[in-house]
Amino acid sequence: MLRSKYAKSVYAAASAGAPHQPEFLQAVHEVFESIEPVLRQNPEFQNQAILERLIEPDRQIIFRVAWTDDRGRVNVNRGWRIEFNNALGPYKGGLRFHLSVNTGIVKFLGFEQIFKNSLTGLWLGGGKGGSDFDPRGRSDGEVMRFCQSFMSELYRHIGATVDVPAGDVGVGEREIGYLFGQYKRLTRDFSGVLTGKKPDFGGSLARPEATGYGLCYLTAEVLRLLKNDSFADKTVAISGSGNVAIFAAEKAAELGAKVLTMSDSGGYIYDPNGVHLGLVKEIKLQRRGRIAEYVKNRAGAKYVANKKAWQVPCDIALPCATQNELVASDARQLVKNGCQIVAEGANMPTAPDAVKILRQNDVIFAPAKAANAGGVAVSALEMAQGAGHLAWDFATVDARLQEIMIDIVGRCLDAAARHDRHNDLAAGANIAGFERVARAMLDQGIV
Ligand code: NDP
Ligand code: 2IT
Repeated sequence: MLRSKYAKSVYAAASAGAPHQPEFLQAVHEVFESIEPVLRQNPEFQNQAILERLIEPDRQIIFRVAWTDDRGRVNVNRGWRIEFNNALGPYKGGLRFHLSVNTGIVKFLGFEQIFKNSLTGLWLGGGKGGSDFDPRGRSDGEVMRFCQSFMSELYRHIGATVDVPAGDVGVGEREIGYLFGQYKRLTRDFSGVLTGKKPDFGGSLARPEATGYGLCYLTAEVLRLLKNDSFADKTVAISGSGNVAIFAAEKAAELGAKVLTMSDSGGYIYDPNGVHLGLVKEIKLQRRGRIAEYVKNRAGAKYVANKKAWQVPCDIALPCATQNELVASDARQLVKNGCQIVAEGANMPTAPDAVKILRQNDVIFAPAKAANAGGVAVSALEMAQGAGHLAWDFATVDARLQEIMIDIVGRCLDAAARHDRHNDLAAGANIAGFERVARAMLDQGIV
């Protein structure tokens, strides 16, 4: 519940203005709840209308994407790029290609990105984009033609110092390659205008691994500081089987844990012997198949259709699929099964009432803005390498990623402690992320 009059009135105006954007309103409410003590201590934020300015994107670009499929039929999708806030650097954030994409989803993701990017301590503003294009079942040629059409509009809005998109759900190295090819064809500009490129043409090593690895580095640091514990011999439940989930599973196993589950929108696999990542990578990365195929090649594993992985007892839960995938009943189940920590690899995967249940039962909760910031952080390292025409080795990028994730934990705990929310990582992430961007906005005047 919001108590501050200022936050309440801005939230009420946002609700009135965006009644059909529940995910966006959820993200705004969650940030506003945490920053109330900061607003009370800093009346200039209200005087300078910082909240009103923060929730209104700098600009929202919505466009038609027409493309021809393999049967010669013309398809039309909608494309978005929402440039939310550039107080801390060029707009930065991924592109999501998924049937469910709409203005409210892109706005929630863009809004979250402002604070996540702020928390990294790097020069990164916040933005997000995507399309309601469904890549499932589409050939490489169809995906390429879609990406080319998408970029034929997007190119005029982006630039290496202006707005730098990257991947998200449905957008990986393949799509970034096609998008970059078309950008270059239209502009003749070989620059760091997109991140997540292959290392051969300006990408960074460790960018594919960054979000999942970063999630585990952050989780390990939180376990160390708050529980004097580690991943060693822990059981881990992971949802999703995409980019974030796969590399979270890889790092968790490397740190000594046993990963029991992975999933997709059809159901989850449970492997009591620990998920065999080579097999998952072959199915998901090489064949673009479904996670159900895992059990055909793995004795002892089972596939449970139409159910979520949170039923399986685990010490550590890493939701890495999508928003609001972990709801109150899942949280109750995790508590009952003795789960110690939920760390968010996906963006806003834990519904607000589920977060409340975890908190009431002393389950540590590491919020997405902090926990999955490793992806965008390595994107910033890709931008730095691009600007310097340099290529760093894997170990250098990985070590920098680990430092950044450890710094983020420090920033969150410090901000939480300063506002009497000791060890509350969600409050700390919102406060620390907000303070940096709000101060920059004050310093840059009313724009
Ligand atoms: P991928 O496209 O690689 O994988 C997405 C995974 O999540 C798939 O297993 C997919 O299953 C599942 N999923 C997606 N949407 C839904 C849905 N509506 N319902 C159920 N399952 C779903 O995406 P990423 O791994 O890159 O992204 C996963 C999450 O991590 C997202 O929330 C994203 O915003 C976030 N994230 C990604 C970063 C990155 O660098 N890629 C950085 C930070 C956060 P299916 O195939 O059945 O749809
Ligand atoms: O949600 C996210 O942080 C991402 N999808 C990555 C964004 C980026 O610019 O690397």
